[in-house]
Amino acid sequence: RTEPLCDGAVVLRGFALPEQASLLQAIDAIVAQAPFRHLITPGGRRMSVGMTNAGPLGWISDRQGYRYDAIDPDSGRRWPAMPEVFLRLAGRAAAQAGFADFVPDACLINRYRAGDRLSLHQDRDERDFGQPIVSVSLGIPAIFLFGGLQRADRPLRVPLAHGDVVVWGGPARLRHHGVLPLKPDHHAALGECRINLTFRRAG
Ligand code: MD3
Ligand code: FE
Repeated sequence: RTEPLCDGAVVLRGFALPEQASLLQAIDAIVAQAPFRHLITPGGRRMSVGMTNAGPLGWISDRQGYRYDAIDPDSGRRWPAMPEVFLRLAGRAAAQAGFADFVPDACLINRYRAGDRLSLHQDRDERDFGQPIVSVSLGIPAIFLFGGLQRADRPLRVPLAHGDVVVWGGPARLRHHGVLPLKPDHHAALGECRINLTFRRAG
């Protein structure tokens, strides 16, 4: 099912469900090489969400700022490769939403546990805002906040469940967004957590 959210954003409910077993296996392999860590914001705050990356570029934050880097600062090595199942799923979702030939070079993997949140922000560290962003939700549900171009615009609340995929592009690409603190819950395959995959063309 394809649900338009607003101009430029569509929710594909359950789109990732047929791939869930291979996605989870791929995530385990990535996390074994590049464990989840809590990044520090440029302002010195520790992010509650655990993060890691796969692909040629990974998103990181530290006292110096936000940026993409080919090297995992914790290991000094390149980020784990982007699994084929990630690339294919992101490409198919983008195509379904009207963005042909989306080839992401970065996958940010966010892990949320009960109480973890992501405050309202814009994604603007990428080179080309003409490229869409694809996000895949796995595990316990979350309420996604979808705001406007101004930080003060009142956000829409969008519930996202295991297997839901959202494609954001065009006029939605620079809208503010965030995730409300997660309620404690349990998911049969992921236990007490939510994992979100965010696919971007960063470089
Ligand atoms: C809407 N992650 O990592 S993905 C992020 O659930 C991030 O972990 C959230 O926001 C998460 O930056 C939400 C959905 C998302 C990603 C990028 C967007 C929504 C977006 C860019 C523009 C508008
Ligand atoms: Fe974001």
